[in-house]
Amino acid sequence: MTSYDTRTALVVVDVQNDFADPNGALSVQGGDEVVPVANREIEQAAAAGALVVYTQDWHPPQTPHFAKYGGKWPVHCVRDTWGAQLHPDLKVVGPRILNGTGEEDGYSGFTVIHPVTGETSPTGLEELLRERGVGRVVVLGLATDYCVKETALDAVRLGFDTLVLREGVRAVDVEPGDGDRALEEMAAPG
Ligand code: VGL
Ligand code: ZN
Repeated sequence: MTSYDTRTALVVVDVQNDFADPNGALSVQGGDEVVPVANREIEQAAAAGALVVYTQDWHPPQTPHFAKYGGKWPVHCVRDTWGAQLHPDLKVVGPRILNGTGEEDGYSGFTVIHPVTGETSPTGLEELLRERGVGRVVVLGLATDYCVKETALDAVRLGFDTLVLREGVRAVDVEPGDGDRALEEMAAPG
């Protein structure tokens, strides 16, 4: 069982229809299985007075993140559409951080990267955690090999004591084994 306290934040990464629903545009195998795990953790966190934060991939209709505009992915999580909404069964008890709202790319909940200039800018997540005196983060959600990985690695870089809940993540696995490799990469720095 995970322990929570007022210095801990639970970061629920991109549990959105396009990733979590089997009919989503970038559906992750077993993505909907993270919802009950997330809800159990959200209840425990909230009961302990821990902050619960939700990230959402939130793209404009045209972005270099999508294959048809030069990127890697099918169109997904277009702002204000069904695919971008949090899964309807997910309990929402805290603030949201929107990610990739402009031209930017990047998978971390903490920062976005401009695909042309390479410039990074903060999403507001770090500021929110610092304001609340958070020193430890628990991460779960989608997808293991992209947003969960980059969010967790950034959390470690920023000095947060970081725990990724294996039971609460699932991978895109563009190449078989990507999710497992991502878990190993996250284990390396702690
Ligand atoms: C994600 C691929 C593209 C993620 C976001 O949330 O892991 N993956 N955009
Ligand atoms: Zn995306």
